[in-house]
Amino acid sequence: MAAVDLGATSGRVVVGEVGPAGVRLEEVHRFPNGPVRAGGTLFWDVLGIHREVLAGLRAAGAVDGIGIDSWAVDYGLLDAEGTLLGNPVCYRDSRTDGVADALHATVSAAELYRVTGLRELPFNTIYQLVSERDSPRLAAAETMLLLPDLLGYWLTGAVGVERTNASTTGLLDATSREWDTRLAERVGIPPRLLPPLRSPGELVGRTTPEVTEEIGAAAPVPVVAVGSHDTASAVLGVPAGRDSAFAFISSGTWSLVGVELTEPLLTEPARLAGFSNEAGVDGTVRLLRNVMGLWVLSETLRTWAAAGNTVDLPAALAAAAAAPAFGPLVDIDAPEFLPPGDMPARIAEACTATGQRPPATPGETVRCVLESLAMAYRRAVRGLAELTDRPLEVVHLVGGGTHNELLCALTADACGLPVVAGPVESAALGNVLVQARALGADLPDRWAMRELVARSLDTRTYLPTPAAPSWDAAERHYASLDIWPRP
Ligand code: LFR
Repeated sequence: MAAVDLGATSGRVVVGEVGPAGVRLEEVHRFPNGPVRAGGTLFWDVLGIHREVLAGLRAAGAVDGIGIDSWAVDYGLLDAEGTLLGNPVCYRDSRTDGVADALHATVSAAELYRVTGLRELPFNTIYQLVSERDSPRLAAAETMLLLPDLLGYWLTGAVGVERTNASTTGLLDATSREWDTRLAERVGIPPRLLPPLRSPGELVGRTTPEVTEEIGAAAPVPVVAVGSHDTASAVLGVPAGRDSAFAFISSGTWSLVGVELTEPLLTEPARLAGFSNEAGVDGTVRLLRNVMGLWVLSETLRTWAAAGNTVDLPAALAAAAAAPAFGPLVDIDAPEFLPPGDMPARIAEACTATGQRPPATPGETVRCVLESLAMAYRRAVRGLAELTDRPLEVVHLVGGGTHNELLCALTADACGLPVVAGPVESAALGNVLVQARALGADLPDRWAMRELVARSLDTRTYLPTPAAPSWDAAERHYASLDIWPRP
């Protein structure tokens, strides 16, 4: 099977093979990705992404199935003839500034949460659509497709939206997992835009003759709906056992810190603590918090490189490991870290505003980012244990962040729990496993899939260091500096 896994900074096509001995992955194509600013708007180059997907599928050779997952919330609009109306806008664009507050005069944040389970994040699809509800583009639109669905539409001609990703729009009822068309109408989004929903495992369609030829396949290839939200696939690919009380951190551009539940938790304390309920594969729910993630680090390195001071990642991490513990800390989830830009300057400003000496060297800056992340993980993990009234025993960290040894070690110390790091490619694994089951593999439930992952891929365990400085004391200290907004 070919798994197309698209991230905000890079995309890849991975070929996965599932057999009795385990699951094997081979990356056959990788390409850089990133938003493009044009005429004041931050867009995705979605045709460029489509071209790379085709190139990757050609490189994959003969496969039994294709599945696509990507980051969430962003969408393309199609007109009545199925033509894409303009480039999809990147969720980091400023068009949603102030939209949520204005919309909450019509539907309160508390009501939205009770229905959709989504914490208010400025880029949730509902706010993006509202920001353009009076535009000619929206007037001309007949259908909205989330990015994996748009790419799947170009492969097969079939129109639909996959449920795990639909759950990030703010327009899906978290309990029934159907569109809330009344909510859409109330906020001025035409319900005609919301196409039929599909669940992971359903067939999207087969490749069109044109695509079949372009990717060099002998016959049309089935495209299978997977957990098309990358986080849904990544959490399916966590090698946890059925009885383990685990939290996960899906660590990439974002760090999604959460637990898996079987029912959404739609309470006010959950909303006020900043947790979203997102739909997972097979009816599961991820109660999670969006922590700003390694984006802040990659933007930091990009800022330095643009100024002619290229610091490569290994050097930056080595310098951070040598820097003193618990220097300045920032609220890594503060809105100023969301848009692209000069992160070192924003970090320095945040430090000054809270009476701390800003980091003076690249090593101190990177240490500040990583400790701020680890502190955010700690607060999220503790918040989850409290909300679900269940002590947690282990943290599974998956995704690109597993390569960052310092971050993994800090996370173990901060959470006071063992951190099992890996696999790095859990999203591609989750993608492949859902396809495998749809195509007939004997994988009765998610635990069977996870058991296969645990058996096939290496992980590394980080235990909390007994001699580590106290994170309890550190959290109290930073709280006294008003680093975090008061509840
Ligand atoms: C991670 C992710 C997050 C989502 C963010 C924006 O790649 O999908 O889950 O909140 O990107 O879409």
